[in-house]
Amino acid sequence: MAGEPQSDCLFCKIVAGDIPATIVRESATTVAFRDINPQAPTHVLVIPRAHHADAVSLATEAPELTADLLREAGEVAAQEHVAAGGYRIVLNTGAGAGQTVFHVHAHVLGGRDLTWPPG
Ligand code: D5M
Repeated sequence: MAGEPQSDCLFCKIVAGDIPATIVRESATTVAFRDINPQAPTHVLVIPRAHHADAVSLATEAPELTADLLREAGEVAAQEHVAAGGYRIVLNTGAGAGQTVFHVHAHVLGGRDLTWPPG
């Protein structure tokens, strides 16, 4: 069922504390932790505690959590002192776009010049 923990999901395991992560921020509905393979000086992933596969699934199944996710991404940027210089929130959606973990996660990237278009 939408939102239920999935036993084979890496990020559900991080939410449960079964896999370690460097958590930088938590809210009632979200967890933010450092990406294991950082692509910028600040590279934090923000996820809902509930399991939803991707951003569009989240917006359809639990729209209020979509707002939580984006607000927390902004809070992470402020906490990491990258908000003023500009930062990027990335929601890779689908394997063809590079999504490898199918528990929605917002990448918060900052602390360097970010080029456009992304690769
Ligand atoms: O992004 C998935 C991201 O998840 C990718 O940038 C690596 C990161 N990742 C994978 N495993 C871990 C653990 N265990 N801790 C922290 N970060 C992790 P995607 O958009 O799906 O390509």
